[in-house]
Amino acid sequence: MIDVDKLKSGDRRTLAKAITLIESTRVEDQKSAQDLLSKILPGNKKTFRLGVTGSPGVGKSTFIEHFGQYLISKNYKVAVLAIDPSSPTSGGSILGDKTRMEKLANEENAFIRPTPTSGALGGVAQKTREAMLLCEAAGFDFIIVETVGVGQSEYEVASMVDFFMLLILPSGGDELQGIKKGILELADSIIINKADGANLNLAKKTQAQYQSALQITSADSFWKTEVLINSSINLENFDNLYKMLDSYRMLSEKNLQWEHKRQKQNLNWFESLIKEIIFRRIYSDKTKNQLFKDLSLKVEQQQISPIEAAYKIASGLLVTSLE
Ligand SMILES: Nc1nc2c(ncn2[C@@H]2O[C@H](COP(=O)(O)OP(=O)(O)OP(=O)(O)O)[C@@H](O)[C@H]2O)c(=O)[nH]1
Ligand SMILES: [Mg+2]
Repeated sequence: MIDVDKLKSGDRRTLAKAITLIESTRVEDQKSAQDLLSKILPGNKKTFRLGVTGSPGVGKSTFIEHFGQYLISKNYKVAVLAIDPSSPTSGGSILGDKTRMEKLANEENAFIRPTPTSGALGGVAQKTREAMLLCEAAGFDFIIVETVGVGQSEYEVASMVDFFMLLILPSGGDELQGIKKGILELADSIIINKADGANLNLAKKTQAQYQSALQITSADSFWKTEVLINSSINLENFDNLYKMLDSYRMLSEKNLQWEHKRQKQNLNWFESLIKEIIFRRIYSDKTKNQLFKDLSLKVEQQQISPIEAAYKIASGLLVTSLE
């Protein structure tokens, strides 16, 4: 059992235990986890959820290690949730040199936790979403989610944070780097990282390139994707980065978008869970799964209309749920 008062008082061991509980796949644990999550609602609206993505080696963890300490010096309590798609069952053991956050990890006002990504309901980053709520309940008010720019996890992270940041490397090429276009559109900010030493000028050039490219593509909104440079070695740009996050918050609150975005994210989460629960029911039942496959084939070959096939599956599900 998790002591909710202890969790709310900010006890990090209780927080760690609570996250282990929500990550557990045992049925009893899942029930307790749902109970726990209900108890901590409605959550703290004052927190800042920052997603950080980028290719392997771009410097995400090093950035978070230093920017996290910078935030702590500004009196924030910082939680870092690192999604590592390569280690589905890490469960807290990959800390240390792999996450490159040793100093931050030793701070009293920091909490760092890698989250596993395997087969959770609601997508690879589902547990991260729940862990984030627990961190907020424990009084952490700056939540940073690190995800490597591979697969689906970055889309999922973008859908659970207030601000989504893409780190890229300085590059001399005329073309924009091979970044998935969807990600570029999701990014609230693009950071040209490792802007130090011999790379500084190149970084500024890359910044200018992206600034002009984004001028054409950015949609009308209260916020325009901001392109900044950063180095986690000389740490000179952190004030600019912080100012950017602060003004994003101010502008989105002024435009009533801060709360609206979170509400929309919650509803999308709810809807995707419903879809997934239904599909799980289909996949986990031999007969239903066979029916689904048969109907898929018939739909493909235009022997049955998709709508009729969908009703056949849906009505089958209703009958089972009443049994
Ligand atoms: N010059 C320079 N090197 C950096 C900077 N930030 C990180 N590095 C180096 O880049 C390498 C990768 O850094 P990480 O922080 O582990 O990168 P990451 O994006 O977290 O990598 P993955 O988690 O493996 O995806 C390390 O050797 C860092 O020392 C920087 O601002 N400037
Ligand atoms: Mg990393």
